[in-house]
Amino acid sequence: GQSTVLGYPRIGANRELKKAVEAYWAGTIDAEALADTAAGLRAQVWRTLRDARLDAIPSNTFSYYDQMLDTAVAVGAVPARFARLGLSALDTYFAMARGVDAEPALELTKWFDTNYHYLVPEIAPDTVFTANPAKALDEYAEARDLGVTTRPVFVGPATFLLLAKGVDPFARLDDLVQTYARILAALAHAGVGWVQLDEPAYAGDRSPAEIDALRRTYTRLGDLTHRPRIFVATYFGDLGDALPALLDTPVDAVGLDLVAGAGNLHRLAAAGPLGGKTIVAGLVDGRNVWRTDLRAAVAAGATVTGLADHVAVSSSCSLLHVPVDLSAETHLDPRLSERLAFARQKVDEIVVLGRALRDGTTALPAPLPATPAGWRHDDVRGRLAALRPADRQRGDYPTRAARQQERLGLPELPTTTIGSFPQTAELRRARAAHRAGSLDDAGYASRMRAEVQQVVRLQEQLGLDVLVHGEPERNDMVQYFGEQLDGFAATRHGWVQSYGSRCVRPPIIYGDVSRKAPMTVEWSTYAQSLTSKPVKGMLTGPVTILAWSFVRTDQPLADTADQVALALRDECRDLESAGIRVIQVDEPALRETLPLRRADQKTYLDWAVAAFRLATSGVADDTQIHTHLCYSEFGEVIGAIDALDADVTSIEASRSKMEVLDNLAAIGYGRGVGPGVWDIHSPRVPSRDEVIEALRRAVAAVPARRLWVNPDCGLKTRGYPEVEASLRHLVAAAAEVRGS
Ligand code: THG
Ligand code: ZN
Repeated sequence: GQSTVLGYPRIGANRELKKAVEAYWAGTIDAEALADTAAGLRAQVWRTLRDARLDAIPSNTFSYYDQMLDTAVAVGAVPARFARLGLSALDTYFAMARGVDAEPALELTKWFDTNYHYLVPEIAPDTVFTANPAKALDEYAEARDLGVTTRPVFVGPATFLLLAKGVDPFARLDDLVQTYARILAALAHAGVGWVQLDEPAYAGDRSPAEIDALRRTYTRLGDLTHRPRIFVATYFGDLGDALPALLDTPVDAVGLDLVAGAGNLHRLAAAGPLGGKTIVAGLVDGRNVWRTDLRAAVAAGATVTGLADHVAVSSSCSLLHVPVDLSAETHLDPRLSERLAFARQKVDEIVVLGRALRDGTTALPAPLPATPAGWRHDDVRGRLAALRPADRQRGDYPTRAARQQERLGLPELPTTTIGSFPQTAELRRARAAHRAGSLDDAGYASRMRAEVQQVVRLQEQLGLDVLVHGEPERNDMVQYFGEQLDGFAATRHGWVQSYGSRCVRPPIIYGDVSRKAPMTVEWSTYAQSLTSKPVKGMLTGPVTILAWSFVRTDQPLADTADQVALALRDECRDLESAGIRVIQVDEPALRETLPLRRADQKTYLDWAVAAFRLATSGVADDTQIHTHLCYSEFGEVIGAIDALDADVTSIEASRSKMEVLDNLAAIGYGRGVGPGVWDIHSPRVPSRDEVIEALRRAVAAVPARRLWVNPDCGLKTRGYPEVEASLRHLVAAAAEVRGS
């Protein structure tokens, strides 16, 4: 077998790309310096892959921002509103990614069920597709000059349009395929031997018509006489009926995710003759950080070899979703690091697997020693085993609501915020200095307390009803908890691109989860000591903690979620005992981890809801539980949101003009709701009248006694002047609507 990867991290081992791109945006380096850094990063990746002796190496996986955006540019899908700005190609590209004063950016959304975000192409009925293969050709030539033959990668035409927005973009497929044909011709002309077209959209539920369109697309492209060999890569799950359809076309290779899509192997076995196609077996997990069980992978690979004449080994998806290099993590417990593989290590695994499948003789590394006994916590396991349905059930809502109102004494239309306040440069510096050791614990704590004090004072001045401490001590809402929980490991350099220049450092859950000590109580109670208004405790929910961590694969996710939930349950109780009357448990990732296939969704939602309820149902009736979700298109999760049984749910709503309230009403949601009345993604400060208008729309849909007034989340990313002005308008608007 040959060996390859579907893609490799492009941010650099030390986030060099982030730094260069942000410096370019800030105007401190020019386009040429940015291009130099980018070329250096690409060269590094190609050399790394070549030196690892990978047989087939991808190119065009580099991106200044996002591969969907790159593909949009490659097919000429630059919306007129950006084209007419008259900027350079690079600045037009960044305008689409980030917006400019006059034009908001393309919409940013989740890449399937990952924590990566792509830019949504806007396809208008009059979009004229044109072939712009320059970037791919330049990268191909750049690699060739380094002595590396590469395979340019693009998002495939079907997935591109299925993820685009506009008036029925998918109807433009045949048209778009013409443009891909031109791109393929240009590649062939430049001597490109193989091209990779990614079609992950077919790992989700697709209609027969959409599957037919896939067949038609690759029959057309396969039938071209002037083209490179075509490798259609799929990933993130089972292809179902799309697999036989794809195998029916004259493409040269088909990639299957055999980690997330175990069913692909059965489908492959059931398919007819493969007509000389290469099957690219995605045997090494591109989404998690555990070392591959090479013996099991060889066995699966051997099954594929029995079905296809040509087999290659690859990552299950692009390695974009894992950190770059484990060798940078010198501080990790060696018993943990010997179990891990980041992108660089996964390449080695793939090479070993390719050899093992080819000659059958390669000695595989010794299997891992047994899991350290200390990673198992029998007390946690005992608690889980003893759980009963009553442990996930609060008292009835009307009683809770009455007790809470008695204790909180809130006005109608109470005002609050979602949690974080602006993180000033000074604050970030203090956190960095503390991490580096130049600011001691006492100095750090007093700096953070001063910040909390300021934030509380500001909220009192503004007249908000339920206050927050502002979360100055938190870097990231998951990392912060990961650093404090047992069973979690934090990396120092394990950055993964989340969107554009933004990266996250997901913690690794390696053992049973337990809470060493209270995690947030000190901050919340300090804030509460400064005011007689209720201060909200702020926690991240179990589902979101799992979604934004690397999870263990040796037990069901539901069990890990319950372990995290128990730790949060204890935290809720401690907050409550310390006098905190309102606790918000955020679940912004509830929706993104929804399985791609409808058939798998119920099981997921059942355990996700159960874990949230386990975390939040240990408190008394008169403690008010809030949750926050970062979106408003609930779709298939709306029932689950109701089932969370939170007393108050805050959601994004301003962009959907409060329509989401009608959706909630339609399913009979009858508890508190806080639709965001300030669209935080817009740089504008909303006027008092605008907020009044939004509130009047909300009051029309939800009785005022159940309605809360809050902005969307994300104050953290704005500056104090706009936050103050917006909150002032929000409080004034609530007062006005209350009185009318
Ligand atoms: N935390 C985690 N995952 C997330 C979010 C989060 N996924 C979805 C969404 N929120 C993604 N959004 C962001 C927003 C900002 C940043 C990253 C993801 C960000 N990162 C800093 C950077 O790249 O400079 C690094 C932060 C740090 O120092 O830890 O700004 O909130 N896990
Ligand atoms: Zn949010």
